Amino acid sequence: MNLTKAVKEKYKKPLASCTNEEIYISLLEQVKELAKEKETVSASKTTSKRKLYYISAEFLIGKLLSNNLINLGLYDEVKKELAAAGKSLAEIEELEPEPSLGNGGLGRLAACFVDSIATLGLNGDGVGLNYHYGLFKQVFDKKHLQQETPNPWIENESWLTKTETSYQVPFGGFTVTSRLYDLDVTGYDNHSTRLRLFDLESVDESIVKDGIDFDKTEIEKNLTLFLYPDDSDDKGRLLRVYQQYFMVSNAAQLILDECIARGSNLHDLADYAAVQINDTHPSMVIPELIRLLGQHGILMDEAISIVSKVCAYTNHTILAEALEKWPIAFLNKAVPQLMPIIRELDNRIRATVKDESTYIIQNGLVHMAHMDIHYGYSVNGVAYLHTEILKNTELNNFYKLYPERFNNKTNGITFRRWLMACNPELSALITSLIGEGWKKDAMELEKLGASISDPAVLTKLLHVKAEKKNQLVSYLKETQGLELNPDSIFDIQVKRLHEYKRQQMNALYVIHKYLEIKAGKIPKKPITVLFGAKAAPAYVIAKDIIHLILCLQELINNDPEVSPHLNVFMVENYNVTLAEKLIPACDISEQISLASKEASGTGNMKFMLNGALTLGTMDGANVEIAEPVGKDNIFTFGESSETVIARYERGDYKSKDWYEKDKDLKAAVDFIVGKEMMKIGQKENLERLYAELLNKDWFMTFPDFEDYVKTREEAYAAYTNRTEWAKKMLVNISKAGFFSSDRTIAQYNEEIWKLS
Ligand code: 26Y
Repeated sequence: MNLTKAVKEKYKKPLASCTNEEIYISLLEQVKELAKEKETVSASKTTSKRKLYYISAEFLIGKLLSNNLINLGLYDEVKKELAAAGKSLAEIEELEPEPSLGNGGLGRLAACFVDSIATLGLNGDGVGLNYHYGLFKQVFDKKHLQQETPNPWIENESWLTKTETSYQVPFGGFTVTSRLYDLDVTGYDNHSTRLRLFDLESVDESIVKDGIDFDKTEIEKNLTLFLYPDDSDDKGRLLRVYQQYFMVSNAAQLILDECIARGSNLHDLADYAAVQINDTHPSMVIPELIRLLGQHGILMDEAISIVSKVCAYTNHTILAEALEKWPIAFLNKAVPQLMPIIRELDNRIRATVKDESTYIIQNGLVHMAHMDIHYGYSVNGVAYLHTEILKNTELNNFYKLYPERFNNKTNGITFRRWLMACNPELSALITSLIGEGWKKDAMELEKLGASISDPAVLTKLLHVKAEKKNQLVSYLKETQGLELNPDSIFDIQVKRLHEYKRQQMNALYVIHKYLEIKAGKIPKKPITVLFGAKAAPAYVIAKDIIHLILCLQELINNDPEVSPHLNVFMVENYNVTLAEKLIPACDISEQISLASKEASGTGNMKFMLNGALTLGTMDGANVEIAEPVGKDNIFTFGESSETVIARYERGDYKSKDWYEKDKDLKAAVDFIVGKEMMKIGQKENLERLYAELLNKDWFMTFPDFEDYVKTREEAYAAYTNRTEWAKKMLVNISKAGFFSSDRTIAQYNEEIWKLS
């Protein structure tokens, strides 16, 4: 690419005289063109007849400029060209809005997967929705409460390309017209693929009122405005059904069109298409494909058999509230054309399967996951432990019916974004030690093990970490006005706010530490505890936990006795962009979910790859991190998933018993409603949270508290031996190769999609 020439043609002036905005637009255009070229090359190279459609309600792609430049091999060259003209690529990157097309793990995973599909040159696209505002932008107000504001991200010039493709999507009583937008996804050094995002032909952004409030009943205008609007009421829930059907009807029409164009007679659809259903949000694609095949003259028996060879389902959670069950009345209203098909699917199960718990329709509710499992050919969990729990408890009744359908695909992350792009310093150090091979074969990181006793390497590793911490300090100072101490331990928990992830337990530790310091027990090394998390707008207790953390931030950072030793910050509006700054700067990665509840986690992998040590429970993929790094290189604590599951089964957990037994715990819990906090915070929020912990504590923070405190102290003590700590960092990086999404996607392809 020749940027100087491009801006000369476009703006008739030299690069040095262009504004950052002008350069950004030029870069966008140039990169889009190059990605298009790659895509044409990829398409002609692709040999597989079968094509994958990864359907997902979320693709949390993050900013694309740097990532695309890296994948196209242009990053260094462009950076130099800009620097020569006195321009900073980092400043230009800041101008790019972050598309917020996802909530958290599931959406980010889908984005990593599309990157790996492109990199491995697989014949596959991502299919989803083009939400105009995506997830809300989080703002903290003066009262230390989360507020939500809209986050418009689509500008006149964007990565989206409007296509010629448009479909009619029929709903009960009306039909809407869709429009497909494509977004090119460059793979590393090789191929490229597309994210296909459907939108309403005409969305009305003007109906967004106060904050993120809007009229949820004007479906024809609002369908693609927001990512899963508030589902605390029926109107919001119904709108989600409309959104989901809009997504899968478009996807199904696209799939059939493309397959026919490539030579399918539809009877052989399974030779042409594989559909991965990313959690239950796209599950209606099963009845919709059957319906459309019917319109092409294929009878029910055969249509069902075809679709059952095309669709595969991924489960991302065992939390009951996320396993979608739609009232029949909702489906009858929104998508009446699907209900007879869903009934037929259910009747066939009723005729052949005895176990009533597996039926699709029960008590007036349609169980989406049940439909996926009966009528898909594969069911996978996202980490070893998670899949075992699905097989042995949550979905045991289905496992007994179809043991051959169940399989595990441990999640992964793309090392292009989560190491090369966000941590070029560490990438360069790695390359200087083991060459470039790891960029395409992540398992080569194992070679770093040879440097474990090399003091020069360990020193360099610590230098890189210090540099990334300094960069984070400047960034948070400039963008959020936070004052971090770069010479402290960075202990970080960033992820969606949910009680099972137990940010509240981390906050209780902070209180405990505060009380210790107040009592004169000074930590050997200053500690900075960082949080980042959005709470779902209607999730009351989650918002109370944010309130607690923000109050602690106010109290502790302004206490001259304590703040030299302990600081607490909650970054505002945690998103992919912030993750890319926080993760490389982290020393201790908090992965403290209640064992059995976090299906996998993927943040844990990103932190490990960037040389942070995990402080975590034996949950999700933590189990698979602990195994290869060994017990000396991870800090694990807490009850096992078996103990937790058994306690839930007995139903005899009483948080108050634990509270009475442990005086440190009691002091920390009482502090929530003590006079210091009441001065800063809102009585209502703090009292509600206190009561919740004392009377319920559904995610069992109290039984793990003592071990958590003890283990966290061990981690802080270990940190003071810098050489030993650097060795632990190196082991973590060297064992991270398994968690590359290239490995995950290769396994999906070999065991589920079988594209070639
Ligand atoms: C529709 C609604 C209720 C809903 C919206 C979003 C339900 C679930 C979700 C998102 C779930 C999610 O992000 N799950 C996470 O998926 C990651 C990728 O597999 C896992 O690593 C993580 O443990 C899991 O919580």
